[in-house]
Amino acid sequence: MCGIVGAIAGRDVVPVLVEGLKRLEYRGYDSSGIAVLNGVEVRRVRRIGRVAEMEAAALEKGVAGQLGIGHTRWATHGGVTEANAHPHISQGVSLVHNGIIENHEEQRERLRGLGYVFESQTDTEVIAHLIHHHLSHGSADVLAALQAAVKELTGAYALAVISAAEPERLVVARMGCPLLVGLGEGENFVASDVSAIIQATRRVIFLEEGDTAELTRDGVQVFGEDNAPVQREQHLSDVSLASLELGPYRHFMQKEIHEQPRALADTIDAVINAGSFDASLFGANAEAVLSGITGIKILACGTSYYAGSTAKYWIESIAGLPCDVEIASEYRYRQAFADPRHLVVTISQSGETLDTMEALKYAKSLGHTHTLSICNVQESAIPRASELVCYTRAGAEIGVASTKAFTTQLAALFQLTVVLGKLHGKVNAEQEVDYLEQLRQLPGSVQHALNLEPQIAAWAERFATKANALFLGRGLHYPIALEGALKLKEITYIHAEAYPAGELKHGPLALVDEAMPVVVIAPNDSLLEKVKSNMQEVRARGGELFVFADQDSNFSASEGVHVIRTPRNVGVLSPIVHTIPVQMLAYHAALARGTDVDKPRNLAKSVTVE
Ligand code: HGA
Repeated sequence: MCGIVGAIAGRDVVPVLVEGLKRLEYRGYDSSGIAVLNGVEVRRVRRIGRVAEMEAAALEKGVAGQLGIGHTRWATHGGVTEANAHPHISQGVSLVHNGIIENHEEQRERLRGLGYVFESQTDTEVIAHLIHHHLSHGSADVLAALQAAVKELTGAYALAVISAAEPERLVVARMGCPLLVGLGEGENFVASDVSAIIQATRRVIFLEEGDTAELTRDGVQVFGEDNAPVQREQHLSDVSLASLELGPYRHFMQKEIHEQPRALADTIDAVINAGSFDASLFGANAEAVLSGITGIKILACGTSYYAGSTAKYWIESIAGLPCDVEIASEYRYRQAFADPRHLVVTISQSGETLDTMEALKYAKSLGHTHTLSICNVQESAIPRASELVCYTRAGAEIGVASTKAFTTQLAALFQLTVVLGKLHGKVNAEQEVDYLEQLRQLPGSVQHALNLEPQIAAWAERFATKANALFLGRGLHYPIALEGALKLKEITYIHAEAYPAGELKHGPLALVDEAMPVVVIAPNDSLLEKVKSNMQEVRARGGELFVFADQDSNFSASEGVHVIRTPRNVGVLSPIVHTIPVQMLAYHAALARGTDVDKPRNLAKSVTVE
């Protein structure tokens, strides 16, 4: 969601802020802004649209200074207007905010009563006035005022604040939204995501819930929730600059689709090297925890939910354990039944997804003590709050529509399945060797699937003119049909639905006519004959079929039936291989429609708001 960057230095920080915002733009991109302090004057530039427009305006105005903050916005409160763009200013106090202030209406009334005039519809503006109010009513400095103000807020925030009267400090606060401090030489930084400051430093401190911090040119002091100074560990970020650059690709989504063989190889590397599925993959204590559990509850949102839905098929059939998958934003607000012997598995690319984080907290409050998270970002909030962790090794994912994070989540979930199967006596040594071999071949099969791109691009041309599409799959491939429909919706804005193929006749068949393309994922598995019957039902109503069938399915094209042959059947890992064609179909259809692939309308990466 929104991105924050801030810097205090002996040089002009505007280039640092602008470059940081460009790297954060994938998190929110409806408007952006900076506020920079030069001496005692704050200069602010805000623009709706892309960071480049704001950068041009800043250049034109000659904005420069050694202390500054910047923001890319994904609006939650108040429309996309320049007045609602951050930074917000209250008489010399400038601030950027990521998150949602839940008691903003009550605070707004109170502050109006105190004479403050509001210039925006955002929840954020109340924080600026509140800090100013404390500054003028006894707080010794902007840090003390920030610490007093956050005590009066409910909701979630990452904040970076500067005050015109205090050019020597940048103060920040975190609750419920990610924020980290970057340590330089004679300069220091703050950002919501390490990618924003990686060009300046790799040494970072991840702030914890309730922390505030003061950054000067020469040092950083972090304070805990009680405002007492605390020491937080320094980390050396391993995010590579190359992973943040486009290289020869047109879009990050395209780059990330093509990175999947490598991302998968990296994610399964430990198992392949060890030659066995060992519980220690999930942490030192994992063997004891995983042997004692009697079931699995998976909580996730969006694409991660579909990864979990695929894992349900694996876990029940291979590990012989009951598995239930639930959308995190539903689970967190219902009176759920909790069995403490069940392991709660959360899945989130960023590790910061607010709904998933809250669902995890709720599960714990219900008595679940055993928790495991599958995430792609080291040291993010969800893994930190979990008993066991498995990091996918996809590398930075910038495209808003998730691709390599999804397939690596599947690889991680498959590894979890086999580990559970071994510990629960359902996978013997021979089967383990077999699964290991299948896993070893996975990156190669994914590369084969990528080679289908020209054929898929040709199909995509036809999709680009459609208003609707149906995706069908059965069994293990039903969640992949769901993921295919989601990808198409997200980046082409074509209305797409996915159904288990057997469900067609119970309703959705009514939608099928000549104008409805129907994508079918039809590998050669035990359900193939059933899928073929379902396809006949579509053809009989004039629907045009686009079939992804593996080499062993024995499909041939005919009138109204188009077939692309996917690689040889790879058994239980087939859902991972069949994800590639549906990703490429969405990508090429988006290209043909001319949509903004990496920044689809209304969406953003790392969903850190409700
Ligand atoms: N509520 C603020 C910030 C939104 C945000 O964090 N989005 O990710 C606003 O609407 O400006």
